[in-house]
Amino acid sequence: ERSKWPKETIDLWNRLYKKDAADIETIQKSIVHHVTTTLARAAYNMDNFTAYQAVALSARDRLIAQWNETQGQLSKADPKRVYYLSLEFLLGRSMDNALLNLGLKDVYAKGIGQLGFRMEDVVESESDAALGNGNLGRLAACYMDSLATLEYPAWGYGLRYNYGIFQQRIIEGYQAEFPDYWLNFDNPWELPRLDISIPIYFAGHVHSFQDEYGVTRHKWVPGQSVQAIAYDVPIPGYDTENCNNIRLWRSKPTRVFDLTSFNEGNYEKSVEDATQAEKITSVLYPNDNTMAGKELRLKQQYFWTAASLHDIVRRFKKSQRDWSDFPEQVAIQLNDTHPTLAIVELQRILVDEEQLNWDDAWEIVTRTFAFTNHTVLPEAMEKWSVPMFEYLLPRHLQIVFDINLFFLQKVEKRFPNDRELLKRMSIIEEAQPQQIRMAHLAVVGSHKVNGVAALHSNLIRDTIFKDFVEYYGSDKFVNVTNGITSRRWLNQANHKLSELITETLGSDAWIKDLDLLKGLNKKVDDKVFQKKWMAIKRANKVRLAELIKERCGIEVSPDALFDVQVKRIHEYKRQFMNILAVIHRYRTIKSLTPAQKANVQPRVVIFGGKAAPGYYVAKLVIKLINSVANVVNQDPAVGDLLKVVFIPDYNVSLAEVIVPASDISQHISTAGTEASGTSNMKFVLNGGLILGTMDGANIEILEEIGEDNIFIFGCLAHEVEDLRYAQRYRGVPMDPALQGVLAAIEKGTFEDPKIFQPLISTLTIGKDYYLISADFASYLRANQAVDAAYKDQDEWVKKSIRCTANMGKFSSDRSVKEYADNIWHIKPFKVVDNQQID
Ligand code: 475
Repeated sequence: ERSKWPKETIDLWNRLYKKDAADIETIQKSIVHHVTTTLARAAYNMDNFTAYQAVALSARDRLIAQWNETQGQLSKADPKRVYYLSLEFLLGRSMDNALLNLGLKDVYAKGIGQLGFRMEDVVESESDAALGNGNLGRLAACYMDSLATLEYPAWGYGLRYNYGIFQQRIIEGYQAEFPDYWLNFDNPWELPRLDISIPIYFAGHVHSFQDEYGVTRHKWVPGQSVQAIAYDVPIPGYDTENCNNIRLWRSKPTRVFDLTSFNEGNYEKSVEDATQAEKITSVLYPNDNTMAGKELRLKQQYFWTAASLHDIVRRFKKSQRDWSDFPEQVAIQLNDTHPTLAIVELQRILVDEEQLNWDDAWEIVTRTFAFTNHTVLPEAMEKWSVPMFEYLLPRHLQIVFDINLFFLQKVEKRFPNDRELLKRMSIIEEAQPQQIRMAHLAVVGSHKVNGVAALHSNLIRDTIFKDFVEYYGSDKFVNVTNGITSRRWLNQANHKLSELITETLGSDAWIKDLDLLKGLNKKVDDKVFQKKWMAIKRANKVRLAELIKERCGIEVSPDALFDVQVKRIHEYKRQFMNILAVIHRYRTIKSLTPAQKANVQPRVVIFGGKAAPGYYVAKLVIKLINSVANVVNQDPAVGDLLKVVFIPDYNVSLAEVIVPASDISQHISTAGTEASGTSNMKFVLNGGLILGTMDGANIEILEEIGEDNIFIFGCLAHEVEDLRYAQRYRGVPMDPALQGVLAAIEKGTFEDPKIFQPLISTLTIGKDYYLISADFASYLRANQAVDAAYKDQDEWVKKSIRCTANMGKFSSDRSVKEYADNIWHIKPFKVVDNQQID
């Protein structure tokens, strides 16, 4: 018992309880210590990877100390916290960021340099933590960085998948998927908390009974149980002592997993069930913006939300507060509908276990949760079949039906005799079998619902949640435009540019206050500054050209215009339109005389991105890109005027190389389909211009940087419906340039045309859902405008500087502050350096 310790013991602790000094020798000692003890290596048999491990372990020691201090001080003060529930955290590499945020990047680089290793090589040895598909997961990672930097008391909760997003290889032009067993080597960025183990139940039945007051109560009698084991990932803030936590759960068998098989004495079945238990957190579902509907996915969602809520409730209970204080202490943010079961689970805990009455419980629940919607695509809307749900979560199903019943009764009272309205708003869709609409449940169980960019937030108010806006009023539906962290996406990824900015602004305060970049506007016409600016862009392009040479075997000239489209492959993102326009460009170049060719702006078109393994059409797009690349890159009539590159296995650390090297990046989704996009922000922040549609955050980027610094084309969101209708029923002819391109494919210019038939048929009149034909002419014109603008390098550099200078709004610090002020109502809590125990 600490309170009974004699003074000498406490003094001894306090003397020893000091942070390690940050001088180079202390750092080197700790690196060597980890080499020789933790890693059991010696100087003569070390490679870059060992050096990485040792530096990581040494940085980890410091992180853990900060983490401990933060959590200790937070436990004592017990302020309101936010819990960010996300099935995906796409963290990428951690070491560089950890050293930056600890403020020790330079001294570690020097320290490891003197020990015979180059920091760049050491950094490169780390593999990505890829526990996410795309933007949604990367957004969660940026938000965790900002939450810690702004000193908000925040925890992330997610799953510790054994396999992250698959590794992509290109074999004969096709995508092939390979498992990403990222835990092959110990992961130094996690702390296993084997002592924190929470039982999670599934299946079984519900026992209903009368309690001592004659009230009917329900008790879930589960049929299976597994354990959730906690793994903590420290998230240090930049330039602060605060270090937050992401808690990831891993599933493990309980001693007795399936109670039935055990009771039947069926040993083999019991072992099989134990294996099933481990399977829950084995793999990240590789779907982005689509819903797979698999039972295991539902199990993942419940396992994760139940474990997280158990943890949150346990922490709340320590304070001995009244339940009605719960929303004053706890804010829970639902990152899309994936964690919506948390709403039901909290209601179950309050009603079944804590014996609160339904209405009081529901009041607490709805004041606690808020929900972020990330997509309007119908195929991404989560729905669970009632029979499957009932088998896994029988008590939760009853609660869902009760939530729905009470909700619809209120709707009926407000808008009597409108059966169609009730049907539309119901949490239960009347289908065969019935389906639970998770988005409706999330809206009903939350006090705020937000979209992720202005256009998107308006769209959800006008479409998928229209009835709910009428019922609840519009205050419940808000916008929080996404943001990105300037630490990773400018300071780390583009270190040279970052240094130039700091030198120019006279301080590095912009790293924490991105609006300060506005100061660069004064330098737009400064020739010396312009030259430095372009030299850095060129160096970044040289670095990318080397990577392309190494990974794809293709030589590209850093003097060409680098045109990049890297993101998940999806029909709505229209990589197909991009490659079709590349074919058009190729055909045009081939038709030119040598004199005309001299005027062509050379271009390197770079693609990257993964397709969901079961998404046939998206995978064909990858094949088409590679087939076109094969022909174009080898055509002597084209030479350096056009190169096409598909970089395999696009991930966060590749993005860190690609983003700073782009002149133009493409964000060309059909208007109204891309909720926000965040890579658009990363490119512009790094002085790359956008070629894009009036969609997602492109619109707000335009507003910030001005229309002269962005290339916009295509139809507007409100025109889409009419265009689709016209195409389907009025037989609008296909764009003639597009017809020419398709004819070239069908002629066999790029391999056997039969391969691409299913892809081409998505465009046949009346079916071109993503309006490639309708936008094609304006897309080609916009591409010409890009070429012309790039030729005028004197003007281009000004545009590039203006881009970076006016991107302050898109800092994730701004987004997080909006969430904190308007949705979570939490305040920063500053951790004090090196507290003494008392
Ligand atoms: C948007 N994923 C981007 C980003 O806000 C936006 C949905 C259901 C099932 C599986 N995955 C999903 C998404 O909806 C998703 O990734 N949405 C993305 O969220 C962050 O920037 O425009 O497409």
